[in-house]
Amino acid sequence: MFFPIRFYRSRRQRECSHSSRESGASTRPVPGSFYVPLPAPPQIRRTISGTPGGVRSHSDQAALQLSRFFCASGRFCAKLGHRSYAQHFQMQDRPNTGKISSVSATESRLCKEASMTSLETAKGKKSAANEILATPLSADDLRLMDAYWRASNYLSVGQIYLLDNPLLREPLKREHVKPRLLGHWGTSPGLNMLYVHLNRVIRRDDLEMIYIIGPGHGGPSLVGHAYLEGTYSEFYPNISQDAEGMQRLFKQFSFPGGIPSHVAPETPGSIHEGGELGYALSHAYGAAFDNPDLIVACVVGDGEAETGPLATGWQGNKFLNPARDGCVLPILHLNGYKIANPCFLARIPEDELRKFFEGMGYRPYFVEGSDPEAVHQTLAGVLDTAVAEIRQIWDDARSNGNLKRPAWPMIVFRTPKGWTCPPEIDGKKCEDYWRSHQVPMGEMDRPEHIRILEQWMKSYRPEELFDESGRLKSEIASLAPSGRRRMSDNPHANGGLLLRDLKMPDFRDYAVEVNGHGAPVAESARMMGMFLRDVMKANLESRNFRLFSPDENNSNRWQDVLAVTDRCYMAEIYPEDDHLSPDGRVMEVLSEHQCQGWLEGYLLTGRHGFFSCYEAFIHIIDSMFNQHAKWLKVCNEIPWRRPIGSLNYFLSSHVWRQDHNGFSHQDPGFIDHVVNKKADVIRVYLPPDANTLLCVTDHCLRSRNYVNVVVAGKQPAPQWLTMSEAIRHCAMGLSIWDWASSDQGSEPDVVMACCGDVPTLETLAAVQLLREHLPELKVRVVNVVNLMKLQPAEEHPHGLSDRDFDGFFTRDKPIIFAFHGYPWLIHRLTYRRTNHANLHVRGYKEEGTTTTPFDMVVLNELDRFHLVGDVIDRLPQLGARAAYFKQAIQAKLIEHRQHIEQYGDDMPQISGWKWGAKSTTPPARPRTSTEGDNV
Ligand SMILES: Cc1ncc(C[n+]2csc(CCOP(=O)(O)OP(=O)(O)O)c2C)c(N)n1
Repeated sequence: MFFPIRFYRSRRQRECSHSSRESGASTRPVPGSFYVPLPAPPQIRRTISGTPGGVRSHSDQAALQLSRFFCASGRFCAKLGHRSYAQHFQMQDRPNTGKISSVSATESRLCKEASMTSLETAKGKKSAANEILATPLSADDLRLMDAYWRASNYLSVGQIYLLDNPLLREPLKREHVKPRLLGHWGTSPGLNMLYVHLNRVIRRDDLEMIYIIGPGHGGPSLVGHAYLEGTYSEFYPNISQDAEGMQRLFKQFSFPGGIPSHVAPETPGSIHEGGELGYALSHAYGAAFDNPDLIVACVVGDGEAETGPLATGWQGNKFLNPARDGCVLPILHLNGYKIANPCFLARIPEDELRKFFEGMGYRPYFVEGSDPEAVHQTLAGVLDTAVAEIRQIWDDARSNGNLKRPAWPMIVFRTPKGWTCPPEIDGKKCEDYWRSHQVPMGEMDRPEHIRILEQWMKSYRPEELFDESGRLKSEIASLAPSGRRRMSDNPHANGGLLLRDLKMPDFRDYAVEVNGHGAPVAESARMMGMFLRDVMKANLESRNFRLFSPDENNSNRWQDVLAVTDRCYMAEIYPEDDHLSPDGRVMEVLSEHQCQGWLEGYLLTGRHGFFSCYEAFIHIIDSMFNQHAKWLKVCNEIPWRRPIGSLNYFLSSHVWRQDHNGFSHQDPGFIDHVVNKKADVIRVYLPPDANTLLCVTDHCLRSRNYVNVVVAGKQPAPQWLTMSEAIRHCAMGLSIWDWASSDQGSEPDVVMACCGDVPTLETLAAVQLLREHLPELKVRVVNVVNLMKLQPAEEHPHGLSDRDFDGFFTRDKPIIFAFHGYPWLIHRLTYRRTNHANLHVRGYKEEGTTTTPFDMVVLNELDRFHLVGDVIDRLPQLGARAAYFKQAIQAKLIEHRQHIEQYGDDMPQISGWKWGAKSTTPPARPRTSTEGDNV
């Protein structure tokens, strides 16, 4: 039986170096040198799984294995033609033998019964995958992989520092160095090492793999690899694979007219900017869903791991079905520091860290060290194991039908921050410290800094890496996968390449029959749910459509979808559970971050989806929306980035009908936030009824590269437009509702504009009052379904021309605008219009509580009575005639207050109001309570 071996030097080494530092022992690096002397020979221990903490003396077998690692002096000398590590890696100017302060620690445990993977329990045997070879790399592999790593490190430093002299073929001078040094070095060498090793397994096993790096500030790393793989030059021929191209590659980085310092849409192979930390795992899981052959290698920064969204990101494994989905291989990059602080995950005992990941259902493997050679070997062994486990898990689910939630492998990669940069600069610790986070060394006017930079870059021995022309030598380049297997060219990272249209049922088949404007009552959101049910059904086979919601799918009235699919769930399912299964396509998790991140990952890899959320709580992902909108904006400027499915939000349970929950749930401000973004990518729709909502939904699902925000209610409400009227209205974006207007053939006295379902209802009720009490008044009703129509045509592609705007809203008549959201947004969108001075907007003024639906609009002065009052106030020609009317509406508001305080519900004449019915007709009493929300 094979007992995994653990090389257990690093902690002890750290302890040694701490204590020696305290005692003033001479382990401090020599200033200007890059390597720290080895303070003590390694101690080797072997752990046996199932005996936590169990440490035994090592067996002959283990000793045999280890003898391949360590020469008699205790120095690492694995299989390099019997050369010592020092000989192999010693750099020209290094005064000492190399940093061997900590060697890898590989954790390979045979899992305990409790956490055994399903495949092992099913087959009743130990997985061969648990065996980690101590030296999986041949000497040649090791030499070449290390060379590749050095090349990528060289390019990372070069991008940050160099303007010219890219191959250092002449002595480095001040003018070769950029005047402004921007970028992040600290994370790059670790990312580079991982990339080289992922390439190895991709090539060996012909894997479909993409690479998501949480610390997207490691842009130099991914740009460098895309360049080394040739993809960069394919997309950007000017950046050729020669000395000239390398100079351009270096210059363009963080340079005006060039590329950003982060992984960005411009970076081939990326679907994750990573500038805003926290979303790596959610994106990774979103990408893995419905991509059965895809492995998403996902690096999580140990700083990033402190964020809230990332903390929940780990839980994606409760939703990943190994039979139909791919896999996420999380790699925690434990480089110890953030910008200026240590990361706590790097400062807790390893056992605690392991339990943390085990507790989340993973099987963690630890790779640890600062000696490149040892880390190469350990990482290779661990990756071999992880890939084998992933394939076994897939196989077990797909061939044996085992859908028990497996313990997916993950890797803890503990290497020094800024690895291989000068350990100290100007007497201050740099490598393996937070100072290496961005640009480790500035003040390049100082000649000694030029010398240090030159030494540092030459320590990668560029002359061994690049040929005469400046191209990566072919034997090193041959390590990269080819064609679409290159992570920088994998089509999953340019999802539009894989995008297929959804099969769409005809939305008109779901129309509410409107046999009189306002006559039928329906729940718009429920009608949308029925349509989505059939969209889901039509695309079940294509496996390219999912719905996402933070536990609000049913509350937002999409429950009909559950007739054709379940909610996805890989955790335990009880018999009494409602529509839960590993195969479900409704993704419900109570984390808006997770829903958003999953959906983004799903879209970015070429699929479709819709996110349903309570309007107030969508703010939780404001910033994620920002990042996605920025991504889309830039993608629109990059020809090779193919359009992807739009990010669709359905915001229901909105501000006006939060009767259950009150003030905390009342916030329509997301749209204010959304309209800040580039007009090219954002669309905001406020359908007033079910038929317009159906039409808008169809449009959103067919659109590309937008963020579509759709706001509509879920409560029973009057239905205004027939389907053909709805289609016409949506196509125009806003239109005059002639059936509600009385200005045909003449100039209107007043324009009653409305946007949003509740404001539309109140406007029509106000118009009816006006028609009854002031019949001579010419009233025009304009409804806005597409909010962006209000912006000038020069500012938004949907915007109305000034001429058309004036046509709808007149040049000089009062406009009373009832708006769903904060009123100032309408002013913001229209401030340049001719008639802006006459525009009076009513909307949500941050007045709310748990009260009746009508009282909500009264509190915010958006109700029919206030709207009528606004008309009277703005039409002086009504004179004294209107005084009685105004007094009557004030009396109504008093009556309303008295009524709700006595009965706890709205007056029947309000809640039962119908368009076209005389106010004297006794209304039917409709359901106004929302107790049905949870069904
Ligand atoms: C949400 C968010 N907060 C703050 C920052 C600023 N920031 C940039 S890098 C960084 C530290 C990241 O540390 P880590 O994730 O460990 O990455 P690495 O050490 O590998 O660079 C911080 C705080 C950010 N980019 N995103």
